[in-house]
Amino acid sequence: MRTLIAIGVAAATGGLAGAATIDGMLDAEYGALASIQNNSTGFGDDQSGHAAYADGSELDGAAMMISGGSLFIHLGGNLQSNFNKLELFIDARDGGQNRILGINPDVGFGALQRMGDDGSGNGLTFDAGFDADLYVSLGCGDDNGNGIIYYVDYAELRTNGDGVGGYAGSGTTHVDAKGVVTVTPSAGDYGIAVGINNSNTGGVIGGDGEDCGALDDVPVASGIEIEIPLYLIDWDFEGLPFDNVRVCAFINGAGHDWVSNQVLGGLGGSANLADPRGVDFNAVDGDQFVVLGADADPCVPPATGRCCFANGECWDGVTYEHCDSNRGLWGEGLLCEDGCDLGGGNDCPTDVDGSGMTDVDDLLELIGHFGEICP
Ligand SMILES: [Ca+2]
Ligand SMILES: [Ca+2]
Ligand SMILES: [Ca+2]
Ligand SMILES: [Ca+2]
Repeated sequence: MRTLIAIGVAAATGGLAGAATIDGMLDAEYGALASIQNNSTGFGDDQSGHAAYADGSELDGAAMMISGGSLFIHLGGNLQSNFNKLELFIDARDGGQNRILGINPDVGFGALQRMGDDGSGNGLTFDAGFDADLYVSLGCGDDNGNGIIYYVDYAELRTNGDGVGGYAGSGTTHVDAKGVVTVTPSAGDYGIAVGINNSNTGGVIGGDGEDCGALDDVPVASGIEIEIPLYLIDWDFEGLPFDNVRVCAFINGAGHDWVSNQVLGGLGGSANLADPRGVDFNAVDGDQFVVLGADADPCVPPATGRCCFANGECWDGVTYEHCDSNRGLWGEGLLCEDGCDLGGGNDCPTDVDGSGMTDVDDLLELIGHFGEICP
Protein backbone atom coordinates (compact mmCIF):
# COMPACT_ATOMS: atom_id res chain seq x y z
CA MET A 1 0.00 0.00 0.00
CA ARG A 2 2.78 2.39 0.91
CA THR A 3 4.36 1.91 -2.52
CA LEU A 4 1.09 2.79 -4.22
CA ILE A 5 0.84 6.01 -2.22
CA ALA A 6 4.41 6.92 -3.15
CA ILE A 7 3.68 6.44 -6.83
CA GLY A 8 0.68 8.75 -6.51
CA VAL A 9 2.77 11.49 -4.95
CA ALA A 10 5.43 11.10 -7.59
CA ALA A 11 2.89 11.58 -10.30
CA ALA A 12 1.50 14.66 -8.57
CA THR A 13 4.86 16.38 -8.18
CA GLY A 14 6.65 15.08 -11.26
CA GLY A 15 5.68 18.02 -13.42
CA LEU A 16 6.88 20.72 -11.05
CA ALA A 17 10.15 22.38 -11.86
CA GLY A 18 12.72 22.02 -9.12
CA ALA A 19 15.19 24.67 -8.07
CA ALA A 20 17.92 22.91 -10.02
CA THR A 21 17.85 21.64 -13.58
CA ILE A 22 18.77 17.97 -13.58
CA ASP A 23 21.38 18.09 -16.33
CA GLY A 24 24.61 17.19 -14.53
CA MET A 25 25.68 20.83 -14.29
CA LEU A 26 26.13 22.70 -11.02
CA ASP A 27 23.41 25.35 -10.63
CA ALA A 28 23.98 28.58 -8.71
CA GLU A 29 21.14 27.65 -6.34
CA TYR A 30 23.31 24.99 -4.72
CA GLY A 31 25.62 27.57 -3.18
CA ALA A 32 29.07 26.59 -1.95
CA LEU A 33 30.42 23.05 -2.03
CA ALA A 34 29.74 20.98 1.07
CA SER A 35 32.70 18.69 0.38
CA ILE A 36 35.82 18.74 -1.80
CA GLN A 37 37.71 15.63 -2.87
CA ASN A 38 41.19 15.24 -1.35
CA ASN A 39 42.26 11.98 -3.01
CA SER A 40 43.48 11.12 -6.52
CA THR A 41 41.31 8.66 -8.38
CA GLY A 42 42.18 4.99 -8.61
CA PHE A 43 39.36 4.46 -11.13
CA GLY A 44 40.82 6.48 -14.01
CA ASP A 45 41.25 10.19 -14.79
CA ASP A 46 38.93 10.90 -17.73
CA GLN A 47 40.61 13.16 -20.27
CA SER A 48 38.20 12.58 -23.17
CA GLY A 49 36.11 15.71 -22.53
CA HIS A 50 33.09 13.92 -24.01
CA ALA A 51 29.83 15.02 -22.37
CA ALA A 52 28.32 11.55 -22.56
CA TYR A 53 31.16 9.05 -22.29
CA ALA A 54 33.86 8.85 -19.66
CA ASP A 55 36.79 6.47 -19.43
CA GLY A 56 37.30 7.05 -15.74
CA SER A 57 35.43 7.94 -12.57
CA GLU A 58 36.05 10.60 -9.96
CA LEU A 59 34.04 12.56 -7.39
CA ASP A 60 35.60 16.02 -7.15
CA GLY A 61 33.10 17.73 -4.89
CA ALA A 62 29.56 17.66 -3.53
CA ALA A 63 26.92 20.37 -3.35
CA MET A 64 23.49 19.73 -1.84
CA MET A 65 20.25 21.50 -1.13
CA ILE A 66 16.64 20.82 -0.23
CA SER A 67 14.03 22.53 -2.37
CA GLY A 68 10.44 21.85 -3.34
CA GLY A 69 10.21 18.65 -1.29
CA SER A 70 13.34 17.10 -2.79
CA LEU A 71 16.96 16.62 -1.87
CA PHE A 72 19.23 17.75 -4.71
CA ILE A 73 22.80 16.48 -4.91
CA HIS A 74 25.42 17.59 -7.42
CA LEU A 75 28.65 15.60 -7.57
CA GLY A 76 31.32 17.23 -9.74
CA GLY A 77 33.37 14.67 -11.68
CA ASN A 78 32.80 11.72 -13.99
CA LEU A 79 31.12 8.35 -14.01
CA GLN A 80 32.80 5.86 -16.31
CA SER A 81 30.52 4.47 -19.02
CA ASN A 82 31.30 0.87 -18.13
CA PHE A 83 28.51 0.45 -15.57
CA ASN A 84 30.75 1.11 -12.61
CA LYS A 85 28.46 2.38 -9.90
CA LEU A 86 27.86 5.58 -8.01
CA GLU A 87 26.63 4.52 -4.56
CA LEU A 88 24.76 7.02 -2.39
CA PHE A 89 23.77 6.42 1.20
CA ILE A 90 21.61 9.02 2.91
CA ASP A 91 21.19 9.43 6.66
CA ALA A 92 18.28 11.80 7.24
CA ARG A 93 16.07 10.30 9.95
CA ASP A 94 16.33 8.35 13.21
CA GLY A 95 17.34 4.70 12.94
CA GLY A 96 18.89 3.11 9.90
CA GLN A 97 21.96 0.98 9.29
CA ASN A 98 25.49 1.83 10.39
CA ARG A 99 26.62 -1.47 8.90
CA ILE A 100 24.89 -2.76 5.80
CA LEU A 101 22.83 -5.75 6.76
CA GLY A 102 22.30 -8.89 4.73
CA ILE A 103 18.51 -8.55 4.70
CA ASN A 104 17.78 -5.59 2.47
CA PRO A 105 15.74 -5.29 -0.73
CA ASP A 106 17.45 -6.94 -3.71
CA VAL A 107 17.97 -4.01 -6.10
CA GLY A 108 20.59 -3.42 -8.79
CA PHE A 109 21.26 -7.18 -9.09
CA GLY A 110 22.11 -7.84 -5.46
CA ALA A 111 23.80 -4.51 -4.72
CA LEU A 112 23.15 -4.43 -1.00
CA GLN A 113 23.73 -8.17 -0.64
CA ARG A 114 27.17 -7.73 -2.23
CA MET A 115 28.10 -4.88 0.12
CA GLY A 116 26.29 -6.12 3.19
CA ASP A 117 26.76 -8.80 5.81
CA ASP A 118 27.28 -12.19 4.18
CA GLY A 119 26.27 -13.91 7.41
CA SER A 120 29.66 -13.73 9.06
CA GLY A 121 29.08 -10.33 10.72
CA ASN A 122 30.92 -8.27 8.12
CA GLY A 123 29.42 -5.62 5.83
CA LEU A 124 30.37 -2.12 4.79
CA THR A 125 30.45 0.05 7.92
CA PHE A 126 29.94 3.81 7.99
CA ASP A 127 31.48 6.25 10.45
CA ALA A 128 30.01 5.95 13.96
CA GLY A 129 26.72 7.83 14.16
CA PHE A 130 26.02 7.60 10.45
CA ASP A 131 23.00 5.34 10.15
CA ALA A 132 21.91 5.19 6.52
CA ASP A 133 18.19 5.27 5.77
CA LEU A 134 18.12 5.33 1.98
CA TYR A 135 20.27 3.87 -0.79
CA VAL A 136 20.40 5.21 -4.35
CA SER A 137 22.71 3.72 -6.98
CA LEU A 138 23.34 4.29 -10.66
CA GLY A 139 25.60 3.16 -13.46
CA CYS A 140 25.93 4.17 -17.10
CA GLY A 141 26.99 2.58 -20.35
CA ASP A 142 26.71 2.78 -24.12
CA ASP A 143 23.34 3.65 -25.62
CA ASN A 144 23.71 2.18 -29.12
CA GLY A 145 26.73 4.26 -29.97
CA ASN A 146 25.16 7.71 -29.77
CA GLY A 147 25.32 8.45 -26.09
CA ILE A 148 25.00 6.88 -22.69
CA ILE A 149 22.10 5.45 -20.81
CA TYR A 150 21.99 5.28 -17.04
CA TYR A 151 19.97 3.04 -14.78
CA VAL A 152 18.91 3.98 -11.26
CA ASP A 153 17.98 1.79 -8.30
CA TYR A 154 16.93 2.64 -4.77
CA ALA A 155 16.12 0.95 -1.50
CA GLU A 156 15.05 1.84 2.00
CA LEU A 157 17.53 0.87 4.70
CA ARG A 158 15.31 0.19 7.68
CA THR A 159 16.95 -0.37 11.05
CA ASN A 160 16.24 -4.08 10.97
CA GLY A 161 16.39 -4.56 7.23
CA ASP A 162 13.71 -5.38 4.72
CA GLY A 163 11.94 -2.20 3.62
CA VAL A 164 11.05 -1.53 0.00
CA GLY A 165 13.11 -0.70 -3.03
CA GLY A 166 13.28 -1.20 -6.74
CA TYR A 167 14.38 -0.11 -10.16
CA ALA A 168 13.96 3.67 -10.34
CA GLY A 169 14.18 4.41 -14.06
CA SER A 170 16.70 5.37 -16.71
CA GLY A 171 18.00 8.53 -18.35
CA THR A 172 20.29 9.37 -21.24
CA THR A 173 22.95 11.83 -22.31
CA HIS A 174 23.42 12.32 -26.04
CA VAL A 175 25.74 14.57 -28.02
CA ASP A 176 24.72 15.32 -31.61
CA ALA A 177 27.00 15.93 -34.61
CA LYS A 178 27.11 19.65 -33.82
CA GLY A 179 28.19 18.96 -30.26
CA VAL A 180 24.84 19.84 -28.69
CA VAL A 181 24.42 17.96 -25.42
CA THR A 182 20.96 16.66 -24.54
CA VAL A 183 20.44 15.28 -21.05
CA THR A 184 17.16 13.47 -20.54
CA PRO A 185 16.91 12.87 -16.80
CA SER A 186 15.82 9.50 -15.52
CA ALA A 187 12.14 9.28 -14.77
CA GLY A 188 10.81 6.30 -12.87
CA ASP A 189 8.03 5.27 -10.56
CA TYR A 190 9.69 6.69 -7.46
CA GLY A 191 10.35 10.27 -8.59
CA ILE A 192 14.14 10.01 -8.51
CA ALA A 193 15.74 12.05 -11.32
CA VAL A 194 19.35 11.70 -12.47
CA GLY A 195 21.31 13.62 -15.11
CA ILE A 196 24.96 13.14 -16.11
CA ASN A 197 27.39 15.40 -17.94
CA ASN A 198 30.75 13.66 -18.26
CA SER A 199 32.72 16.51 -19.88
CA ASN A 200 35.03 17.17 -16.90
CA THR A 201 38.76 16.87 -17.56
CA GLY A 202 39.86 18.79 -14.45
CA GLY A 203 39.51 17.86 -10.81
CA VAL A 204 41.76 15.16 -9.44
CA ILE A 205 44.29 13.16 -11.42
CA GLY A 206 44.81 9.43 -11.43
CA GLY A 207 46.53 7.69 -8.53
CA ASP A 208 46.19 7.05 -4.83
CA GLY A 209 47.86 10.06 -3.27
CA GLU A 210 46.51 13.30 -1.86
CA ASP A 211 44.94 15.56 -4.42
CA CYS A 212 42.50 18.44 -4.73
CA GLY A 213 39.13 18.24 -6.45
CA ALA A 214 38.58 22.03 -6.51
CA LEU A 215 41.81 23.98 -6.91
CA ASP A 216 41.46 27.52 -5.54
CA ASP A 217 37.95 26.55 -4.43
CA VAL A 218 36.72 26.53 -8.04
CA PRO A 219 34.29 23.62 -8.25
CA VAL A 220 34.12 21.12 -11.06
CA ALA A 221 30.81 22.21 -12.61
CA SER A 222 29.91 19.08 -14.57
CA GLY A 223 29.16 15.64 -13.24
CA ILE A 224 26.28 13.70 -11.76
CA GLU A 225 23.11 15.36 -10.50
CA ILE A 226 20.40 13.63 -8.52
CA GLU A 227 16.98 14.67 -7.24
CA ILE A 228 15.50 12.49 -4.51
CA PRO A 229 11.94 13.15 -3.29
CA LEU A 230 11.93 13.45 0.50
CA TYR A 231 8.87 11.23 0.84
CA LEU A 232 11.10 8.27 -0.05
CA ILE A 233 12.82 8.87 3.30
CA ASP A 234 9.78 10.13 5.21
CA TRP A 235 8.15 6.81 4.50
CA ASP A 236 5.49 7.12 7.20
CA PHE A 237 4.60 10.67 6.11
CA GLU A 238 5.43 12.07 9.55
CA GLY A 239 6.55 15.43 8.24
CA LEU A 240 10.20 14.90 9.20
CA PRO A 241 12.19 18.16 9.57
CA PHE A 242 15.19 17.08 7.44
CA ASP A 243 17.42 19.37 9.52
CA ASN A 244 20.31 16.89 9.66
CA VAL A 245 20.89 15.35 6.24
CA ARG A 246 24.14 13.54 5.53
CA VAL A 247 25.26 11.67 2.45
CA CYS A 248 28.03 9.12 1.92
CA ALA A 249 28.92 8.87 -1.77
CA PHE A 250 31.46 6.61 -3.44
CA ILE A 251 32.33 4.93 -6.71
CA ASN A 252 32.13 1.15 -6.77
CA GLY A 253 32.75 -1.59 -9.31
CA ALA A 254 30.10 -2.62 -11.83
CA GLY A 255 29.05 -5.53 -9.62
CA HIS A 256 29.02 -3.33 -6.49
CA ASP A 257 32.09 -5.35 -5.64
CA TRP A 258 35.19 -3.10 -5.58
CA VAL A 259 35.13 0.19 -3.68
CA SER A 260 37.32 2.86 -5.25
CA ASN A 261 39.21 5.62 -3.45
CA GLN A 262 36.65 8.14 -4.68
CA VAL A 263 34.63 8.67 -1.51
CA LEU A 264 33.08 11.89 -0.22
CA GLY A 265 34.24 13.09 2.26
CA GLY A 266 37.62 12.08 0.98
CA LEU A 267 40.06 9.45 2.17
CA GLY A 268 43.02 11.88 2.29
CA GLY A 269 45.42 9.82 0.19
CA SER A 270 44.48 6.17 -0.16
CA ALA A 271 44.44 3.34 -2.63
CA ASN A 272 41.12 1.81 -3.65
CA LEU A 273 39.35 0.20 -0.70
CA ALA A 274 38.52 -3.04 -2.54
CA ASP A 275 35.94 -5.49 -1.19
CA PRO A 276 33.00 -3.49 0.16
CA ARG A 277 32.24 -6.00 2.92
CA GLY A 278 35.61 -5.24 4.45
CA VAL A 279 35.29 -1.44 4.31
CA ASP A 280 35.05 0.32 7.67
CA PHE A 281 35.06 4.10 7.40
CA ASN A 282 35.88 4.34 11.12
CA ALA A 283 39.35 3.15 10.16
CA VAL A 284 39.82 6.19 7.89
CA ASP A 285 40.56 9.64 9.34
CA GLY A 286 37.80 12.21 9.01
CA ASP A 287 34.17 11.94 8.00
CA GLN A 288 33.34 9.76 5.02
CA PHE A 289 30.06 11.59 4.61
CA VAL A 290 28.93 15.04 3.51
CA VAL A 291 26.70 17.24 5.67
CA LEU A 292 23.98 19.31 4.01
CA GLY A 293 24.72 22.98 4.73
CA ALA A 294 28.38 22.41 5.64
CA ASP A 295 31.21 24.46 4.18
CA ALA A 296 33.79 22.22 2.54
CA ASP A 297 37.29 22.14 3.94
CA PRO A 298 39.48 23.72 1.28
CA CYS A 299 41.85 21.15 -0.13
CA VAL A 300 45.58 21.61 -0.34
CA PRO A 301 46.99 21.05 -3.80
CA PRO A 302 49.70 18.40 -3.81
CA ALA A 303 53.28 19.61 -3.85
CA THR A 304 54.93 19.85 -7.27
CA GLY A 305 58.50 19.87 -8.43
CA ARG A 306 60.73 18.86 -11.28
CA CYS A 307 61.00 15.35 -12.59
CA CYS A 308 64.29 14.19 -14.10
CA PHE A 309 64.75 11.20 -16.37
CA ALA A 310 67.73 9.09 -17.23
CA ASN A 311 67.43 10.03 -20.92
CA GLY A 312 68.07 13.68 -20.03
CA GLU A 313 64.45 14.79 -20.19
CA CYS A 314 63.00 16.90 -17.41
CA TRP A 315 59.41 17.95 -16.60
CA ASP A 316 58.45 20.94 -14.47
CA GLY A 317 55.48 21.24 -12.15
CA VAL A 318 54.59 17.60 -11.64
CA THR A 319 53.56 15.79 -8.48
CA TYR A 320 55.67 13.14 -6.83
CA GLU A 321 53.06 10.57 -7.77
CA HIS A 322 53.10 11.53 -11.43
CA CYS A 323 56.90 11.58 -11.56
CA ASP A 324 57.36 8.32 -9.70
CA SER A 325 54.83 6.51 -11.87
CA ASN A 326 56.92 7.58 -14.88
CA ARG A 327 60.11 6.36 -13.20
CA GLY A 328 61.56 9.82 -12.84
CA LEU A 329 63.50 11.40 -9.99
CA TRP A 330 61.39 14.04 -8.26
CA GLY A 331 62.63 17.19 -6.58
CA GLU A 332 60.02 19.01 -4.47
CA GLY A 333 59.80 22.71 -5.27
CA LEU A 334 62.64 22.50 -7.78
CA LEU A 335 62.65 23.49 -11.43
CA CYS A 336 64.36 21.77 -14.34
CA GLU A 337 66.60 24.80 -14.69
CA ASP A 338 67.92 23.97 -11.22
CA GLY A 339 69.51 20.95 -12.84
CA CYS A 340 69.13 17.24 -12.38
CA ASP A 341 71.38 15.14 -10.20
CA LEU A 342 70.45 11.58 -10.97
CA GLY A 343 73.29 10.24 -8.85
CA GLY A 344 74.99 9.29 -12.10
CA GLY A 345 78.50 8.06 -12.53
CA ASN A 346 77.65 4.76 -10.86
CA ASP A 347 81.00 2.98 -10.78
CA CYS A 348 79.43 -0.25 -9.53
CA PRO A 349 76.41 -0.94 -11.77
CA THR A 350 76.09 -4.52 -10.50
CA ASP A 351 75.31 -3.19 -6.98
CA VAL A 352 71.63 -2.99 -7.84
CA ASP A 353 70.37 -2.21 -4.32
CA GLY A 354 73.17 0.23 -3.57
CA SER A 355 74.44 -1.65 -0.51
CA GLY A 356 78.06 -1.03 -1.43
CA MET A 357 78.84 -4.52 -2.67
CA THR A 358 77.60 -6.93 -5.32
CA ASP A 359 76.02 -9.90 -3.58
CA VAL A 360 73.03 -12.26 -3.67
CA ASP A 361 70.63 -9.45 -2.65
CA ASP A 362 71.37 -7.76 -5.96
CA LEU A 363 70.46 -10.96 -7.80
CA LEU A 364 67.18 -11.25 -5.87
CA GLU A 365 66.37 -7.63 -6.63
CA LEU A 366 66.96 -8.28 -10.31
CA ILE A 367 64.93 -11.50 -10.32
CA GLY A 368 62.10 -9.80 -8.42
CA HIS A 369 61.68 -7.33 -11.24
CA PHE A 370 62.39 -9.78 -14.05
CA GLY A 371 60.19 -9.21 -17.08
CA GLU A 372 59.13 -5.66 -16.16
CA ILE A 373 59.01 -3.34 -19.12
CA CYS A 374 61.19 -0.24 -18.71
CA PRO A 375 60.32 3.00 -20.51
CA1 LIG B 1 21.97 21.27 -12.93
CA1 LIG C 1 19.33 7.42 10.04
CA1 LIG D 1 40.25 14.49 -13.39
CA1 LIG E 1 36.13 8.05 9.15
